[in-house]
Formats: sequence, C-alpha cells, structure tokens
Amino acid sequence: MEALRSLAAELHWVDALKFGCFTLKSGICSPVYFDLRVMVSYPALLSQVADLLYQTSLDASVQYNSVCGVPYTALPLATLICDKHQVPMLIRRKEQKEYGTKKLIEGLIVPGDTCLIVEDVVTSGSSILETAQMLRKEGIIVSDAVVLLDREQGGRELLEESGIRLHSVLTLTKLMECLHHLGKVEEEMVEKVCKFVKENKITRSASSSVKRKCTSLSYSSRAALLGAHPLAARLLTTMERKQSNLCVSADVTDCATLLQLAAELGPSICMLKTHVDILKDFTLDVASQLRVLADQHDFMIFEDRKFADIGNTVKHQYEGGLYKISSWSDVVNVHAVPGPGVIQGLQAVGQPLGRGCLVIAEMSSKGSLATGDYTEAAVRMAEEHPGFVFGFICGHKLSDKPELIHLTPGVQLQQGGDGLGQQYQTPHEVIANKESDIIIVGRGILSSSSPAEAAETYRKAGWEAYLSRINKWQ
Ligand code: 5BU
Repeated sequence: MEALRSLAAELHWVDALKFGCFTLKSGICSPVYFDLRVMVSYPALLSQVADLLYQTSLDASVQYNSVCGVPYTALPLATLICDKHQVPMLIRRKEQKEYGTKKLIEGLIVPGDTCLIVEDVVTSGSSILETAQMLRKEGIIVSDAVVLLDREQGGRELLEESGIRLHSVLTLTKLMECLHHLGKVEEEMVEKVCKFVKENKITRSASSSVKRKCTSLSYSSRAALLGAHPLAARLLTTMERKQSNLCVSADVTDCATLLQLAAELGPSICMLKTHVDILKDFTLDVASQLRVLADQHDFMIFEDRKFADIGNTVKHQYEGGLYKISSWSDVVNVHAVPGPGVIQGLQAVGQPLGRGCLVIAEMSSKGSLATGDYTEAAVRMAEEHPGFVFGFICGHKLSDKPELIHLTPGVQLQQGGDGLGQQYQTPHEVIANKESDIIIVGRGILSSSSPAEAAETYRKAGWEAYLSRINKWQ
C-alpha cells in the first residue's frame, strides 16, 4: 500500500493526473484525465513504474518469453523491464498499417512463444487488443497484459472475453483512495469519479453495435440518414440503384478518349475520376460534354486535384484558371497537410454550388507519410466540416460515422504494384475486409482491350464484396 501511495503522490506531483471536465473521443465529459506520457521526463518515476509493472506480473505468476509495450507511452516501460530483467522485447509498429510488406512486429518472432503486453492506462482495452491481434497473427501467444492503471470502465471484462487476463498496478478507485488519503483530492471529487466510472462502463454490445451499425448498413439506408451530405445521399442512392461501387479513374491524355470512356463505362460506374491537367487538349466545352454524359448516365465527376495550399490560393485554383473545376466537377479532394483553412477555402466556393470534398487520409503509394497521427488528424478535419466534406480517400474504413463515404484507390483484381510505388489490393479486400465503400480503378480497366467489359467485371466484384459484407451481419 505504501508503494502505491508514494506512486500516486508522484503521479500527482508530475501533473500526470488532471481533474475537471475532459471531453473524450466519444464526446463524454470525464472528471479525470491521465497524461502518463509526462513520465518520460522523470526517470526515477519511470523506473519505479516499470518495477511495479514487473512485480505485478510476478505476483500473478505470469510466464512469458518476451514483452511488448503498446505504443507509445508503454514503449519505454517495456524497454526498462526488458533491460533490467534481460527479457527479449518485441515492438509493435504503429505506422505502415495498411500497405506494403513492412513488418508490423519488430524483433525476433518465435511462433509458439508467449508475450506479455505492457500498457499505461486501460479504458476499453482496444489498444491492448489491437496489439494482441498483431502478435497473434505472427503465431505468438498472448494471454496476459499488465497495466499501470485500470480505469475500471469495462476493459478488463472485454479483454477477458478475448482470452487476455489483465493485471493492474492500480485501479482508478484505488488511485482516488490514495490521493484522498494524501489530501490531494476532496471527497466530492472521489465520489464524482466513482459515479463516472459506474455510469460509463463499456460493454461488448455497446462497442460492437457502433461497428455493426456502420458496416452492416446498406448504401441506401445510409443515404437516408439524417446528417448525410446531400451529395453523399445522392451518390449512395445511385450506387444502390446501379449496383455499383466502382469509380473509374480515367487517366487518359486526350479528350476524345476521355469522352468515349465516359460514354462506354457510364452504365457501370457511380463515379468517374479525372486528372484534367494531363489532358493535352482540354477545353471547357469538353467539360460541358462530360457533364452531359454524367447526368445522362447518373455518375459523379471527381476531379482528383489534391488541393494542398492555403485557403485563399485553393479558392482561386478551384474556381478559376484554365480549368474552372468547380463549374463542372461534383467532387474534389484535399490534402490535410495545410490544416483546416484549405477546406474552408474550397468550401467557400463549392458549398453554394452543392459540391462535395474528400479528405486524403491515406494514400495507396508505398512509403506514404499519411499514416498514424496524420491519418487521425485528417479524419477529425473531415468530421469537423460536414457541410462540405463527405468522406475520405483511404485504404480502409476510418470513421464510424455512417454518413461519411470511404473511397480507396490502388485496386486491381490481383494484388501487386506498378514499379513506381503504386500498390494494389483486390476489390474483396478493400470492400469486404477493409470495409471501404468505393473502389477506384484506373489501369486495371483502362489497359484492358475492352474497358467496358473490364468495368463490368470490377463492378460485379465490388458489388459482391459489398453484399458479402452487409450479409455477414444479418
Ligand atoms: P491506377 O491505374 O488504378 O493505379 O490509378 C489510380 C488512380 O488513383 C490514379 O489516378 C492516381 O492518381 C489516383 N490515386 C492513387 O492511386 N492513390 C492515392 O492515394 C490517391 C490517388 Br489520393
């Protein structure tokens, strides 16, 4: 008990525990917030925590051959444990999640070995579970996790269901008791925190119902959702009617071929993606003809312009210049790198015209830097501009908001690449497994001797993958 009280006092002193009203990802206001990342600045505290974690696993008689910390806060803790007790360590990579052959687990992988997971705080247990799944994929056994602080909000029970026993140095209740005993918090705050914990238990049904809701909904039911962008609603309705989640990337260099493709593939697609700046003979008249074909065959035009400048500049790039993109393209996309101003600039032009925008949250190319925290920030940026942004370019489902549409480029019937960094996933992988909504296909169709037939093949593959996904939940 003395060791725990001294730990509580230390954590309080370094400001790792904060009390007030903190809005969590779920929108709930929590009376307490832990920022245990600061521990790295206090080496004595860090090794004290590492020792307590090790002792906790020893007390529970956990047997293991290696230790893996959940990134990032627990990485130094795992390192200290492994160094002091000479245990091999495994590192879980956070980046490079979707593409490429880069390993997700670094270190010597011995299938059949048992790995102990180390974590700082557990709420729902999802980060531990994610790490366990990656280790298990490599044939490593995961049966125990040790954590500094269990928030007692249901994580222990959810992990138990996945075959992982959770051992904690401290529970939130015990921590509050210690702090109260030390005179660091008032009785009132202790009660407030206990009440919060009781009322905010995460259960399996609550956590899976959100997932179920988004991935099992049909395109047409998502179109009818309150809050769906009008353009997204129109697109989802078209997709259901045409039984097509196929966007063709019409990467051709002359306008006659572009218009011919639009006319021939029109019945098979829900969207046609263009790069107008690779056309050698672009005129606004061609754009008008393309618009007529889009309306006739009911597909959207998506100019893959990838805006990436300050708001004021992109406004001009979208509205003016030679291409006058906003006058004919339903959809454009934007890099998140400049920050929200880039969306606001485009929105000022596009929203009054009923246009929509996609945020590039991930890219299909090898070595893309749009991963991890960048992707998360891009998703937040998209969610914060519902009047204009209606989805993402990404490799897999990123948002639980069913009104947001996920579009994935880098799709061919065979996995592989193009020698210049492009990486391909199959329609089934993208739609059924990665739970994206629309496949974007360029050369897979364009290089065929009959693009119309190839488009039908892709349309069917994408649609079957969608049906298998939604039926899985029925
Ligand atoms: P492909 O021929 O299917 O490889 O063409 C893919 C198209 O999607 C091409 O126009 C790219 O510019 C576009 N693309 C992409 O491949 N990957 C991305 O991350 C983004 C766009 Br964003």
